[in-house]
Amino acid sequence: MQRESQITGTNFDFVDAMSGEEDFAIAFTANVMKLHGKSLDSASNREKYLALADLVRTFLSKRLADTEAAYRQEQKKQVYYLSLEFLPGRLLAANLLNLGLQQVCEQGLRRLNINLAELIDQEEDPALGNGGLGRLAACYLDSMASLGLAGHGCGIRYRYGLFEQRVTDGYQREFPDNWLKEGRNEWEYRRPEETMNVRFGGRVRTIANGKLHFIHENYQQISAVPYDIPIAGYQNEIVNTLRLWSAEVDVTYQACTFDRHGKGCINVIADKHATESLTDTLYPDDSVYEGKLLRLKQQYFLVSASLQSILRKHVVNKADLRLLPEKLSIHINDTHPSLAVAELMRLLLDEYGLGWAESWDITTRTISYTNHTVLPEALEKWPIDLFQTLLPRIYMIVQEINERFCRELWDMYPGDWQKIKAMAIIADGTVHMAALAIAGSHRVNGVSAIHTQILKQKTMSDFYQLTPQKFLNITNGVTHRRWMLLANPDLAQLICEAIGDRWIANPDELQHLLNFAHDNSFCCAMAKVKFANKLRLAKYIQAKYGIAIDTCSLIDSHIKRIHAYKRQSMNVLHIMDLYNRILDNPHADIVPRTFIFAGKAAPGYYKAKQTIKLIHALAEKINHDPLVKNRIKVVFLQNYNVSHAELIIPGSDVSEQIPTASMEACGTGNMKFMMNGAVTIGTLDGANIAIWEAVGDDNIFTFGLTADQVLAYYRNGGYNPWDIYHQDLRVKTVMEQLVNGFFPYPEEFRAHYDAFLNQGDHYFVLKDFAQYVEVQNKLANEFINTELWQKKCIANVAHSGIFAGDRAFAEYALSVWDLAERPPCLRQH
Ligand code: NBX
Repeated sequence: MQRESQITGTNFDFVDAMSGEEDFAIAFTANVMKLHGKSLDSASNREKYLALADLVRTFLSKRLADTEAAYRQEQKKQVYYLSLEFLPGRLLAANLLNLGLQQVCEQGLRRLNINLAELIDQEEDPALGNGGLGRLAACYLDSMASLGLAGHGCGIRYRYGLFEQRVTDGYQREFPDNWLKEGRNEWEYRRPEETMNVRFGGRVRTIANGKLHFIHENYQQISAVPYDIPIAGYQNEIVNTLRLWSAEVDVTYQACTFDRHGKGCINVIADKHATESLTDTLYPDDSVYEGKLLRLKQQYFLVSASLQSILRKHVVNKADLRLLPEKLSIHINDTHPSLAVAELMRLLLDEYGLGWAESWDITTRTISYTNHTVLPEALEKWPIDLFQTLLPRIYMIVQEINERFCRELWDMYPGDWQKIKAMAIIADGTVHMAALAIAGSHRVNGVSAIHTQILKQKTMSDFYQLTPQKFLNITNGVTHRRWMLLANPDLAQLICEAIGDRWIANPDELQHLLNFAHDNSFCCAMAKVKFANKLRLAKYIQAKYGIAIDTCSLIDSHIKRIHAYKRQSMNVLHIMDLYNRILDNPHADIVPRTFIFAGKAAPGYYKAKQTIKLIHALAEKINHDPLVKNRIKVVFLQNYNVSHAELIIPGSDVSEQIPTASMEACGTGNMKFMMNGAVTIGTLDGANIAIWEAVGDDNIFTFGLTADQVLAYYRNGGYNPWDIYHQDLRVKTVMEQLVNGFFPYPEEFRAHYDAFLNQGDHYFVLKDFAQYVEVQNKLANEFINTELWQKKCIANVAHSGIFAGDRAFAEYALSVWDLAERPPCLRQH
């Protein structure tokens, strides 16, 4: 009991009337009856889950209202984090932890013979994001609330989240993610009274009477209804909000039969559905910009609804608009919400009557922008026609911003048309959203040191030269509360026993674990925790896929979106090579290994989908070959989501982070694995470099070309992969196996073969292969030295404090949003 309270904390004010587990059990039973009209005995687990979530929501409600009132009274500076994606993960367990209710709830339910874990499992995992970018946004909401910062998320309430992935015969199939089956989400508050109207299309009439007036006419107006999801800080009474906007049409007052268009009710309702489809689905691509009208519509919908409501609140509180940058910050998560620059200008100019210079000053001092990618195919550029037709007034404003910006550039670089064109916001018939975001922000940050360096020296070098003071690096961070306390409670417990619980508030204190690296009993306890987590994962895999994995084997996990640059295919080639060693010599001394893959491929990305097929084809061969004698297993976990990550990460020994150097802006999975004591095998890219610097050579396995080398190859036209094919027999063998009938589908992997050999191996898989195999061998040999391995695990956990989201967000608070208070975790620095 004593042990548990160290993590969960019992020091909470358990709503006034309740005082402990017995009260909790009574309240819960009553809530099942109230919500479902059923006794506990006849309620399903889903119904019990809903009743529990509803009960927890009552705690959140009070704190939400109190927090809002306190912010208003203190006139605290607000931060609005605009993102097209949020991947919050399941919320029940997180809310229990953050409200300090974990223990009382667990014990209260136990009295009723209910297992809390089974109810937690009933929650949908909202998939309102593609990957790292959306998950990062959610980690930061947690950190902001936990640091006591008034920071809120603004996003879209997609009716269907990222598709559900099912694999049949090794092929990915996509199904709608119907996460709102019951019509609503149990955590949200619908707030129709705060509906905003967003206008699309039409035309703009300009009237000059002393001053120019812009009359927007014949537009289509869509209502944006907000749904607020409460975000609780860690045991600090703070509850912020994630506001998700939904497109809705209220048909109550639309006449059906005799309206002036002569439409019947069927048409009115059909129109309603067509309009509401705006927020139906999340675009499932995480790396390629899709120039679809609907996507631009979603972006403007989010931005316009959010900014209107933010400004309205500001003005209602009788605050001066000129003080906007002092009172609030608007942060844009990648360029997706970068229309915020033009929309804020529109509101200040057209709705609030300010002049251009003043509006521009306010806008640029209020907005800041994080870049998450340097991949050219991901950079958003909208064709002028499409942009202008959908957003005529916004286009006029962007034109004016562009003209003024280009004039400035002309003064700086007279006659240098090439440079001016490269930096212009409108060029080559398109609107460049990154240029708009940079011009309209006072801060632009990259997400790891190397990524920021590439932004400054290459991707955004012209902008950096123009305004170096705007640019800074803030290396990403992840919430250690979810990724340690929730996902790995046994490890969290063990750490508390060793070094106390101050690391929960201040993750830097994890460093004290280094004192235990030579403590046998601590090392044993760590190994036991890892083993239990491996067992939990193995049970899941057995139950779901009927594959038995060896819990003593080295569990090596590669879990993330499937993409050529993330190089799942290189991992596959290494496994093929390991297998070939067994085929050559069935008695080869192979360290037993389990390779786990999970991740979704964008539905239109053929090669990524074929990588999934390749993984399955390999699994099919290896898992059933008696020669292998179970020394290698390959498992693909379907429909990867936050909950799966919470299961896989604590149960893994090795974390695969092997992108082509220079391409992974940061990575955040790498940090989560590290916190859970997994050792990284990785290229020198993104945050892998920071992990390497933190843990030192002995506690990470690095290999491969550096970013500088990769970029130098690109400048010089690449390299010839056939040279490697001819020099390295292992490469030749695995390449041929892709197309020679080794797999029962000789032509199936031709695209991979061609990409590797005939199209120049753009991602340097063959170039890095030899080094990758070498460190894989080294790693396996070190794994079997359990004492040595434990030290590596401990070093990884001990040095992971700098990757906590609290550190990252405190840096934003200080260097980007200029928040007056210094967040606690930065006070000592
Ligand atoms: O953002 C990811 C990067 O690839 C990671 O390196 C980084 O750690 C993470 C957080 O900074 N980017 C990412 O996840 N992008 C998307 O999900 C995305 C979604 C839609 C889209 C483009 C990119 N149109």
